[in-house]
Amino acid sequence: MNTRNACFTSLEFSRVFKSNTCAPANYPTRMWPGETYAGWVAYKYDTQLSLGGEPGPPAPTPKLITLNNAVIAACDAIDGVEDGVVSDPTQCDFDPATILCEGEEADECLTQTEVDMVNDIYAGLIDPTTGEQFWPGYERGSELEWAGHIYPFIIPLGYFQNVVVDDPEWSYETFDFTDPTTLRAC
Ligand SMILES: [Ca+2]
Repeated sequence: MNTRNACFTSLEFSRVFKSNTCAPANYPTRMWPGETYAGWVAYKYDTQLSLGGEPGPPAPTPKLITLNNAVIAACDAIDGVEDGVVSDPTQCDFDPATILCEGEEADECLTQTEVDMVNDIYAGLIDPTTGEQFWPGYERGSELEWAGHIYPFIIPLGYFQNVVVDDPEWSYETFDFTDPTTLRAC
């Protein structure tokens, strides 16, 4: 029985199953590389500390808060209600270069490297051979959730170590998402 059927069955027979925890069906061969991509991008640009903070329980860093505030300021009203929520991120084309540091680096602005990293996160994982969107990027307005994705997440890490490369010591630091051969292995 797949996860979807298990969820429906447990709900239908809720008198028998007193407690239900259901995970949605997903597309692991795309989703896990897509999830790993954010951490790899941050590693590649050496922005894990400035944007993600120290590894551990995720909390938005000052720069992610700055970025999110700028996105909200630019796109909140597009949905017709100024409530601090960007209801349809696809309508938001906020450019992170608008908060590029003009003088010294500070929490209230992004360096050019951080701007480049943010643009890659928004763009998502692209197949270097076909140009296909391999997995979507994180939407504008989601920045406060990024800290937990800028370092390896245990499930996609295990996917790569045990399914893709069969190497328990594998690290995305040795991986290259722009290499067509290695992306094909996913
Ligand atoms: Ca709004």
